[in-house]
Amino acid sequence: ALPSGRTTYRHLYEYEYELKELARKNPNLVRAFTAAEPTIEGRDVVGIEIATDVNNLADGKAIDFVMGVHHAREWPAGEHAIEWAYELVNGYRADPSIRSLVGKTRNIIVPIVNPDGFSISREAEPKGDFSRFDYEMKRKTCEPADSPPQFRTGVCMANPGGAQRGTDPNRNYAGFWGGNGAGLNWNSETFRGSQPFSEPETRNIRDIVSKRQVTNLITLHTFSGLVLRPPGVADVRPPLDEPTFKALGDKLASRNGYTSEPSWGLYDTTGTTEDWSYWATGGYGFTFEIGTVAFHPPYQDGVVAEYTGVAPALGAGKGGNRQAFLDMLANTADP
Ligand code: 0X9
Ligand code: ZN
Repeated sequence: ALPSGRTTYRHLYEYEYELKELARKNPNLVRAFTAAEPTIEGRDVVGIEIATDVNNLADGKAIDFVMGVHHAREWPAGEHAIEWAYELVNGYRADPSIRSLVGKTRNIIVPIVNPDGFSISREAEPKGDFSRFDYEMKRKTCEPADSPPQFRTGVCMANPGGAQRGTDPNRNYAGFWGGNGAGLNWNSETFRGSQPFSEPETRNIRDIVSKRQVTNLITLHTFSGLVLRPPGVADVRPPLDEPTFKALGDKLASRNGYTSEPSWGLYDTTGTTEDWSYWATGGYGFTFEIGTVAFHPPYQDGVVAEYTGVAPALGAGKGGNRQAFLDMLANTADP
């Protein structure tokens, strides 16, 4: 079972409500926050921070940052992030080893980086000529970006074939922005945006990573069973500390049963989260591609099994993402 006991995919309002409730019920341990900028459709991006004496922001502790749902249709990414929050809050009371790890770190969690896109996908209904599926499989943000004026009005429209209005938030960071593996046109599924950090969604993450001591981050996506590390593109130099980076990625992958590799092994991408954060700050950053079958499979498969590690597909002895996140946190904690 999951730390929260959840058995179905959350709606956007449930994420917000639950994060704020966790903070309200645990005032010294959990702080809810709203990211610097609202989205183009006016939504708040809500996160929480979990630490002993959480409001003492300048206590100098290293930060572990877990985020989900850059991509709208990748619902399990948000679920794994919020379940990790419950894991830490529950564990702080009930599990001495988790209490110890929380005591040595600060934990920032933003389950839904792209709430405009997520709410379109999660609440998908047929509209006009477009089927429910066109909306449910939305990937990008709702930014009008360089789209023609007729696409800037009304709801965040999807259209057939998946060529949707919006910017790909995982091509809009400054890391190698403008290189291979990112679309140049507004209707590309990997549209990079008009310039690095042209979108509020990526500026919000830049703000957190730049202002705080983020030592390790995991950005959650679906699907392919991967633990990816920089670089995202083949024609750049790998991190100077690639051996250490690889060792950590391999360790996380030994827990969730995924494949550990540099991101460019999947395909070239530029402007991704950790290709910016690593070269901007030196903090470690990984992309987890959760699951093996679909962007949002049935909850039991995409969330419960992948989080707890009991899925037959993961194989005996695998701890699932719960254990991978705990290993990441142990890596963040002072000895
Ligand atoms: O293309 C992406 O943004 C990611 N795959 S997804 O199916 N979730 O869209 C992969 C990104 C891999 N590259 C880096 N993380 N650098
Ligand atoms: Zn993704």
